[in-house]
Amino acid sequence: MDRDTIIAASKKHDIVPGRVYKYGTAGFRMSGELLDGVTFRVGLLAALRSRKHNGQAIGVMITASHNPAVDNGVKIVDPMGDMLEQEWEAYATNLVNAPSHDELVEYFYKLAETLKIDLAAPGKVIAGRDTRPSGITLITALADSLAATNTTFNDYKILTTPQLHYLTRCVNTAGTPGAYGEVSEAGYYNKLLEAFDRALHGRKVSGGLTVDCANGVGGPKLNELLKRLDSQKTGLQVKVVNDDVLRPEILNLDCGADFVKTRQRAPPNPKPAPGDRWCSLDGDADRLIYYWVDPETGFFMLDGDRIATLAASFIADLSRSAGIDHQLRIGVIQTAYANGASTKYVEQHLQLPVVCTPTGVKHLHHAACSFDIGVYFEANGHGTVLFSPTAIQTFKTKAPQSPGQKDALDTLSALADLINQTVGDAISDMLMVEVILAHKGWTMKDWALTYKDLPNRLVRVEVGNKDLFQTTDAERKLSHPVGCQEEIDREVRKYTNGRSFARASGTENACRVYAEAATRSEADELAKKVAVNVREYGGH
Ligand code: 16G
Ligand code: MG
Repeated sequence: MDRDTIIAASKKHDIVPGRVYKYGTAGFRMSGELLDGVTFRVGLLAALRSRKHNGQAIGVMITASHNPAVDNGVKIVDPMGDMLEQEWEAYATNLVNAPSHDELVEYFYKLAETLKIDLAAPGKVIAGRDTRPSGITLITALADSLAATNTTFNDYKILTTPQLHYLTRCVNTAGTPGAYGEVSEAGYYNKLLEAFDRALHGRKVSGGLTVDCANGVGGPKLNELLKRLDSQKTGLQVKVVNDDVLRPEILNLDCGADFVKTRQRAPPNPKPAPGDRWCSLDGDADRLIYYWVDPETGFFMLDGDRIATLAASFIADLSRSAGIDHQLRIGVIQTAYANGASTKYVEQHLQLPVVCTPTGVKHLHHAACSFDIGVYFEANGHGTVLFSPTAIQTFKTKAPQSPGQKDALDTLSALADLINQTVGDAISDMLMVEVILAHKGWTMKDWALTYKDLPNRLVRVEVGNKDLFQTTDAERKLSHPVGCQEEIDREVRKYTNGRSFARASGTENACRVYAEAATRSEADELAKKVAVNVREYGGH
């Protein structure tokens, strides 16, 4: 590689000048038309990152998840399948904002020098994209920057985000004792289904399940999985809906996990029949929300908080049955958006510790790593369960004292294979939920009855300058603007079980206000009052 080659390639993929780009919680995300140069430059960073990690493969995912179809995004996956290390987010931002091709290459070489990266060493990048049409041209931009930097490039084409995370880890662990799985899409399905079968341990799923795939990449991928599923043996009868990826404009339109969670209702089309079990994935299949429409009481949603509490209660029970509950620390990681009732359920009923982190998967993931078994979910349905090497070792080596103990240890072992260890994965999480319900012999209603959600309201508030809003205490309190938090506290004190907080969105130019209270009308009223307060402090 040399400067001239990189400059010549860069000239074919310019950034749109006059804009400021930022590597945020979900990488770079905006209108697909603006991302050609951004993606080229992300390729340069991936080329550096791979060499920094002795040539291990770095993943690049092209997706804008639940955003409208015209948007797209690009983010980097680290060698073990987790999100890009935070320090490097700043390098990504700087590279992408370099005003000229010369300055871009200047910064590229400067980064290599300060980070002691040997550019002559081999580098490797793998990529995937969702079903958005703009992804095709963005992959070309990526391929050009990898060619210009002599980086081996493997394009896996259309994938869900969690599949790309899975493949990245598989590539880098292949042939080692920690091999994560076969390096192929088929390997992903086989690993999940084998573990699903093992986790069921002869039990059967009861009741059909309709899966709304947001007209995104989850549709074709779930269909691939189902082709290989033995529905007779496992009892899992899935009906896939909203899996049309041939009309890109309907992606995430009035369907999908984000629609269901934010509108708090089922997709209008097709309409769920009363009593049927449903779940929705988002546009890149890393979020999952369950629900049903009750003939008497109407729509009922089981969101990320519910999935977390279900998983935590099951895993805690299993570890007690296996006689390893004193050896392994189990914890639940939530954000401030978790319903207060779920937090109380975990702490008081399940007797497990809860850690609250700022919004964004990387924060939750990181906190989950400090437990032997860390259950993390955002209320929006993104999450997973992380098993430490010690936990996995314990499941495999502990000598069972009874058939019950053996069953519990085998099930825990199977869960560690079934649940995606790299990132939240809607398809893997769905199979996990089905396993747990089958073991417990629970209907959706039984699951819903574990605790009662506090009524809550989330509002988006337009402000003059969202950067004025700075938080502490895992986003539960505002440190700035000075005085704003006191006003919020004053309002909250007026309500039974009242809780409210405000934070600047990481993905939009706005603030978000969350409020919960003992009744629907009180939660609405509290949210409204706090929103007015935030608007005033926000310079509107
Ligand atoms: C991003 C985050 C998601 C978070 C959301 C919050 C990742 C991969 N995604 O989509 O976890 O819930 O942002 O959005 O970290 P907000 O900052 O606009 O409220
Ligand atoms: Mg997503």
